Amino acid sequence: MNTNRSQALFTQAQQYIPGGVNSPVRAFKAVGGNPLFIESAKGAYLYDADGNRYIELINSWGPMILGHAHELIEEAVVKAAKSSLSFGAPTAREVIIAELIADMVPSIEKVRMVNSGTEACMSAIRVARGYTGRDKIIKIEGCYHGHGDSFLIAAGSGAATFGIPDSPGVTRGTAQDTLTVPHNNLAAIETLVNDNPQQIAAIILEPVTGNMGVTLPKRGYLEGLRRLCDREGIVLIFDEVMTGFRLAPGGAQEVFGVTPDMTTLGKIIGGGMPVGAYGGKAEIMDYVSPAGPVYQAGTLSGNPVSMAAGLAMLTYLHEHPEVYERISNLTQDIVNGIRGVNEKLGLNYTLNHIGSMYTLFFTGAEVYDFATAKESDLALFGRYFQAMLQQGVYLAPSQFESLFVSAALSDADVSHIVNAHEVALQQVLSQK
Ligand code: KE4
Repeated sequence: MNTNRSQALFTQAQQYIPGGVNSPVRAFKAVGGNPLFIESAKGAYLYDADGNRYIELINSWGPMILGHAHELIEEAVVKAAKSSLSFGAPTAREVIIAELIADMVPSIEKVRMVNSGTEACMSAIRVARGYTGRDKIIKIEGCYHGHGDSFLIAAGSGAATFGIPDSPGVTRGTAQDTLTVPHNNLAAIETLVNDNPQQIAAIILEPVTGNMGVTLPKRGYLEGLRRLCDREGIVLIFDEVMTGFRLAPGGAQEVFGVTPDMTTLGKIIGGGMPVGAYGGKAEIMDYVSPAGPVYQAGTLSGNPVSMAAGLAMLTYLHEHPEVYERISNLTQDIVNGIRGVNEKLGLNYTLNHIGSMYTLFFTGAEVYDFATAKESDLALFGRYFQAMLQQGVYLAPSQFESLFVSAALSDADVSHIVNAHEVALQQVLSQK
């Protein structure tokens, strides 16, 4: 497969952009080789700078749930752009999308638009701290909430459960207010809360994780968090930047029937444009400036073009709930096919999936938290990723990510993915 143009672009990009990319995971560091530079996309397919076509299973890390260049979204963006790209003033469209989000997402009575999932999560934490008057937050190891300082925290060593900076530039002062616990471990969180009485402002987690790969909440876990937060006056925040509007119109909170106090959103909400949002109970959201004392702002928040894309996307999903059945069925067909190949080859790799999200882990262990996810053979995953690219299938370039299935996939694409999986596995296992 000729990727000369991508190679040349990557060499040039590294002169002017740190690592040659505008977001680290795109650099293929976890899988080896150089990143492909994408020229265009349509439906279920990506086309790189050398004209190679790939069946797409990242979908821009979630947003492109209907597939790329969907005519409804494109038309909305083009139409809005003709009336200027930004006013920095309120518009009717923001009111309409806010009402629609409040209608779709069980926990949301009021919502504030921002420009990324990171901004949404940073803001939600600040509001929770302002609302409770408390400083500490509990973060789950392996969950990712964007690059806000409070979240770039590694698990404390041993008994020390306060966090330590997970990136240069994050101060110890910041880290000491982020406590970390393993995922799916209610007892560990109960202990942490009891050890820090009246000090925890919020618990934030991905209810279904994507950022350690897909893991599902253990039976009773989300319900236990809900009861704990009710008892202790802690703000329960579901980070649904990935799962929001993906697993159901109302996200994971609709699927699992557990309603958080606040929800953060991103990705699908913008239809591919840079949009994030945070919302929740009116009692909490009324703490946000200018209604309340907690400051948060943004020049391009709610800008008319992003709102046009987001409104077109959410309206379509709201009016066509059959999309969710379609993408779940497509995903089930892929999962069944992959499992069938693995069984035929005598492999017991763990595959976690829900709705249109799945991760194939290169370990036989049950994967339910970050420690078990890290038991995967990362070198083998890297070789598998490259082999799938050669077969024309574009996966997430990291073991610790979810794949996302779009409604644009055809049954023929599903067959191609499963066949490619068999060829790629046989290829990489013969290299061992
Ligand atoms: P953004 O700031 O990237 O829009 O959103 C941050 C974020 C927050 N919460 C969750 C659950 C997320 O998955 C994300 C971003 N996800 C990554 C994929 N693991 C985006 C890809 C990237 O970082 O380039």
